[in-house]
Amino acid sequence: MSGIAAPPKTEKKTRTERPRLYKVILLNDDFTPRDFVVEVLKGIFRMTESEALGVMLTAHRRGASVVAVFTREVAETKAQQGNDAGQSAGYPLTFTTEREE
Ligand code: TYC
Repeated sequence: MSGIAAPPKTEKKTRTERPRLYKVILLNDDFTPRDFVVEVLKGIFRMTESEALGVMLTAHRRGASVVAVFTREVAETKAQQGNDAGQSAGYPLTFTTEREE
């Protein structure tokens, strides 16, 4: 034992926080054809026919449906792509994003 105290440890613990997640939500409307909604869901969200059909029908019956959950950038990009697809075809198809609790 030297009798000399060791210096205080100054290392910082690196704590990587998980990124916040955002839901992409599909809103129902009275004009966009069901088939078009299904094709957009398959194309942008890589869903199977039956997954897309399920999400479309939930939005149709209940007014809105959660499509999927992503980091903010990805959620906003995909929602925008969905809105653009609707607009290009002349439909009011609407996706929104909402932060998860
Ligand atoms: N309600 C539309 C119709 O009857 C179909 C539809 C479903 C539109 C879901 C949007 O998010 C939607 N043609």
